[in-house]
Amino acid sequence: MGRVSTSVALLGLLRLVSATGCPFANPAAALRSRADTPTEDPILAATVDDSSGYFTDDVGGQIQEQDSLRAGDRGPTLLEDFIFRQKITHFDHERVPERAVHARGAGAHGTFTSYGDWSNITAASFLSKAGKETPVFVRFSTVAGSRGSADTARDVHGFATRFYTDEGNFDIVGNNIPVFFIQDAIRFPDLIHSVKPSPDSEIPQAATAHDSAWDFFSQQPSTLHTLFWAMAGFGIPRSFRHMDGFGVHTFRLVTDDGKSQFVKWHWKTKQGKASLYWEEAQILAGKNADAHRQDLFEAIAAGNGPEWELAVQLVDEDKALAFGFDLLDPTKIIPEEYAPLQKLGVMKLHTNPTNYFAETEQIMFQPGHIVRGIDFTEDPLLQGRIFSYLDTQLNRHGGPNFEQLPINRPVVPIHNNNRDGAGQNLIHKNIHPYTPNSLNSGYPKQADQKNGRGYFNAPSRSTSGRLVRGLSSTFDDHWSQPRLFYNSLLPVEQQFLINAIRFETSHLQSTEVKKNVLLQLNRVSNDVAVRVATALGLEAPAPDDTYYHDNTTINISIVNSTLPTVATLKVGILASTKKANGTSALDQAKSLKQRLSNDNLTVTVVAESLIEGVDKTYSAADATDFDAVVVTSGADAAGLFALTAGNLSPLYPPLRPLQIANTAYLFGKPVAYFGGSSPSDSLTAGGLDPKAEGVYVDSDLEKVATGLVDGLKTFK
Ligand code: HDE
Repeated sequence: MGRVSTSVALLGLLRLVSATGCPFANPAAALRSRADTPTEDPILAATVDDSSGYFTDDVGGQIQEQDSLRAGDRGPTLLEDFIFRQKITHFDHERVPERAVHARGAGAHGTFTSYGDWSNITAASFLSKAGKETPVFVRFSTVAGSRGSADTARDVHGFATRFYTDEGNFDIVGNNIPVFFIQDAIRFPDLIHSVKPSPDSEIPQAATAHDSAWDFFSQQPSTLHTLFWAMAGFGIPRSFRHMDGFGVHTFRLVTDDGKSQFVKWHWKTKQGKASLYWEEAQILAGKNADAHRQDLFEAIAAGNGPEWELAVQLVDEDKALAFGFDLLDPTKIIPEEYAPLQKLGVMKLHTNPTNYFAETEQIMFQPGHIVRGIDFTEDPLLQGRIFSYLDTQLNRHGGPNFEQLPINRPVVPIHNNNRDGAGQNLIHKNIHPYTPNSLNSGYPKQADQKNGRGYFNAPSRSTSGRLVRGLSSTFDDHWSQPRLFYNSLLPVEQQFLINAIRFETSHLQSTEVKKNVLLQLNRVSNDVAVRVATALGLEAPAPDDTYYHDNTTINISIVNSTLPTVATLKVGILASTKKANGTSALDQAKSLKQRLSNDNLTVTVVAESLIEGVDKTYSAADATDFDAVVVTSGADAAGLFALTAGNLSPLYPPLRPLQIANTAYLFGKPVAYFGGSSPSDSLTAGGLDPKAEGVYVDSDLEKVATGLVDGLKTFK
């Protein structure tokens, strides 16, 4: 464990959430039945209950399946052992290809509730009245890592939401960063090939700190804006619950009478935004690769499912070029000064998946899943995505019937003439699956504006032009908005960003790539370029002020903010099973645990062995398990924190209790010292400064508790 600079430690990065509890017994059933036009719940219908009964083979006959059938006690296994073959064959085919990107993820069911009747801006039926509920499934993800990679890799994070609306499925397949690396979908394979591990060594996993990634970034300056967001705290969110989501592209909202305007989708977290500290993210990657999925799962299981508000920025279509950039360019934000956020509804995630594979792995999002009232734009990145997601689902599923999987099935009936194909689950009764027909009385009929609910798209949209392979010149400026972003950060966040770029570029082997990176950084900011160059031992570039400006925008910075809730944040109380100087550390821990539960905090008592009242041993616990740590004076009196060899116990790894207290302190988590007058010399020598901000020393239980809660709320 290395020491980190005080200024960085003071960032005060709050952490992980957890609680124990059972997932809901009957997940999506309740949600789906809330649809306005309920049909049989697809997930419930597909749920298998093995809580009774005997083993059967795949076609229903009862069997014994623990031993294979052999010719003689010590003889070979027989080919006729269909039980063996069935079991092993199924196992051999258990995996489908993982997602080419966003392979690592976690999902949950929830409900979206509209705040009002938004028919003045969209015909989308899930937004048609106040209080209207629509079931959703959300999947969060990282991009570059494979399915088994660590949650806390620095990366853009996926935030994909499926609305099971009463007019069909609508997906917002977004990210936690409002912009993207490239402007034309045709460059996506290049982007991904550059960030994925090297083709020869398959190193590094889930990381961009390598030559090919930065080679691409520096040759393709459209990446700079997203890169700046990812290098700031947004690349390492504290949890999925503590990040916003964005639709990224400009879409269209269309009303019943065909009027359309541009829209940007935003998901605003109600938990508050917070990020990890890179040192901790790295440690977590080893200590708990599941940190984020565990946080989400446990918060939901404990009844504290996260919430986001759905907000929109609306812009008239004739203003596509009014703000100095092109609204069709996905590397640009619309600063909120130009188009304020308007909140349309709220989403709460409340139910964990019953089966990860069936639900989270098999959900197949598509930007092409839109409903009436919502339409695409000509954003060339979006246009390509509309093709790519359908194509990739065909590859993952192995056939065209993936929409029939329970997690993908809409809650409304499907009527069309699509037939057959691998894994066909439906038994279509219509023997005239073509149109036009007379033999099935013309059904299913074509919907139009008068029949059924009509078109899904903007009826007045038109386009024309000569064929051109190339982007519009209105997409040319790659440097003004990363600068706007950088200008809008607090100095401590700018330092954070520079540290990240220094970390990444220090891993580069090629001096040429490093110089190219500096050249691009310098077009955004000479300050950034000079500070990175210093760390790389390269000549600092002279200012290149073509794109420099001093503008800032609102709602970018996340440091110095107060989290709206501390529910399910985790507190570790360091105790001891030894009674020392008449103080029982366990009694102190128990009373504090009781008190902190009032604030809905998840409290873990740590001591040497798992006797009654102890939740975790020092052998298993780590500072990264907790958002805040309390040291009981009894534990201190028992000598657990002493640095001298004479105090080392074989019950836990050397110095582990001290390491937990001090690492928590260094990572800016609130630390309290409860009971005695002041911490021992060992604790202070180890780094804990009793007078520092965020450290609470008191013998009064209530003061310790309120101090901790205040500290937990503060992200700075
Ligand atoms: Fe994706 N992206 N993407 N992407 N993307 C996929 O689809 C692709 C882009 C995003 O949790 C894949 O089902 C192209 C932008 C999320 O299941 C694939 C382009 C944004 C997820 C694919 C982009 C995203 C994906 C891989 C450039 C934010 C995970 C597996 C045109 C607005 C969804 C899959 C989940 C997944 C292609 C760019 C978000 C290969 C070609 C921009 C959240 O189809």
